[in-house]
Amino acid sequence: MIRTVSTKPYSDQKPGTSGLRKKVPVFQQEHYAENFIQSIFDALDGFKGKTLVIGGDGRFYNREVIQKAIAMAAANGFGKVMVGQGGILSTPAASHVIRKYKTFGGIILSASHNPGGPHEDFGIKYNAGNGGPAPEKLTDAIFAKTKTISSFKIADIDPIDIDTVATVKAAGMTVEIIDPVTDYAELMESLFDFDALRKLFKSGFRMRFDAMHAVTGPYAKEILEHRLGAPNGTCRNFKPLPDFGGHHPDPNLVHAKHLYDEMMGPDAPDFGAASDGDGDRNLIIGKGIFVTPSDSVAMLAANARLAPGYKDGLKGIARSMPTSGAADRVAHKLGVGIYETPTGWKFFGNLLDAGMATICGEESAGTGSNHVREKDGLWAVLLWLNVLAARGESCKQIVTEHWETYGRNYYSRHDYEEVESGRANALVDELRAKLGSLPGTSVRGLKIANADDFAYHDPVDGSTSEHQGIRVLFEGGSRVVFRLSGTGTSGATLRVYIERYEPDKSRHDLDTQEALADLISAADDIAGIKSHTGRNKPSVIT
Ligand code: G16
Repeated sequence: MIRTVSTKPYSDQKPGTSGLRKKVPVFQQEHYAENFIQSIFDALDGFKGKTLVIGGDGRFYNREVIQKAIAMAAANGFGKVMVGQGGILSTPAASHVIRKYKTFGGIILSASHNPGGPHEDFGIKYNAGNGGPAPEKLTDAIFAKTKTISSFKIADIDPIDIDTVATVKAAGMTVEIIDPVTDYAELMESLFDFDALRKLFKSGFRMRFDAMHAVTGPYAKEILEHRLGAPNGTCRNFKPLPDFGGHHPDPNLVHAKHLYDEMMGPDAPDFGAASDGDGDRNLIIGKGIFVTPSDSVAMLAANARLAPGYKDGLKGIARSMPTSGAADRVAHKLGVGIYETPTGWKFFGNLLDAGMATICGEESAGTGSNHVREKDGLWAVLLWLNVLAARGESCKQIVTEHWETYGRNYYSRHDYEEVESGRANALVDELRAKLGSLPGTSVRGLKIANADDFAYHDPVDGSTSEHQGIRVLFEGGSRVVFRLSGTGTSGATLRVYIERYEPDKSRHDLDTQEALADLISAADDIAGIKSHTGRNKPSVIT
């Protein structure tokens, strides 16, 4: 039986950088998840009888919302849902399933790298038929629906057994529970030289992959240990847990410090990597060297031809605006287009669909290609492995040679988390107000060449996205960028991105924070970070 249930709108369901993310107790309010899911459906057209993919990163509350989404899809007229077994689908795997089976779209339940558990974070996002995150036009339409919703539709069905791969019927709709790993593993096998990787591991190459008790565990086990023959134990923390073992599944130098320490230690393996809550981010650490995400996208782009899936070269490279300019230098050398988009993977979708870009990347530990429409943590790890195998060099050699060829972009991001929203907004407003007066002035001996509020003009659909981050550009190419995160769930997170280009090889061994010290001080002078936030140091440095 289909029921129409009366409901009242919530005022706080505006999707952020990547879907709606809130604390679990917020999602557990009466009809909160139902309202958002119905608003997604209400903002879409033409899905009657079509297929919807449903999966998530396995965090606390995942299983409950999967059942709601199935029952609501049936009531709203979908013909079929494909659900990852156990409610599991990594974000890139969901993107692939949507594309491979040409489904109408998908609902992904994830708050990505944010912590999980009864008092932590949950999230819902919609991905369209191209496999990519809903574009702004659609997220705006969903938000508009959440403000006026008065009822939702749900089918009265018994809970579906989502733990068994099977196909069943529910309220006239087909429910197919699929193995979440197989399709994705096959896709990886089609892109990379698995024979060369098997030989690499056979030769004694040692790797550590930390799945952080999040969704990539089963994918990494299958691909690295089972298909590629990496020794048992290569994958750590590979069992997905609803609270990620009480940790923060964010693969950065703070939350994966244990991996960093191991990779810098005397008996370090050859290569270390980690992925996040929903499997779209990656952390790359070679023996004795950390590779910044901005460098990683540049280095992968420069070497992509070594992998079978990219042997014909790249059509173009895209990076988010705050990501360092390292990839730009590679694009120029390759003679391909470089595109600078706002933060948010959704902005790459049009470029990938139009065949203008092949590899995309972000400073926030996301790298990916046109194989799906999401960033892809394991893909980045496998491409690195493929490059290491093909070049027969260490990660450190590859990184230092890259800097010798292209110069080094010293880069760091300073985050001030959980700042009171009013204070964070005041900082940004003040900064915006003085943008016009900055060019020509000097701070800490650094001359400001330009300052603006980044606006993106999508070259494919002509849309414009404004206020995407404040850039202060110095003479000589250094810059600082300020923006507020769109993924946090409490207060505001101020992100300050700092970058300096260093062409001189003899200066490629500096400590990053030291190399950026004058810019870091200049950023505080310009924006009054300490006075506005009341903090004297960032909470996270990446
Ligand atoms: C999401 C988006 C990314 C973005 C990142 C950080 O990643 O998909 O495109 O770079 O958030 O965004 P912000 O700086 O607004 O917090 P994820 O891995 O959280 O889905």
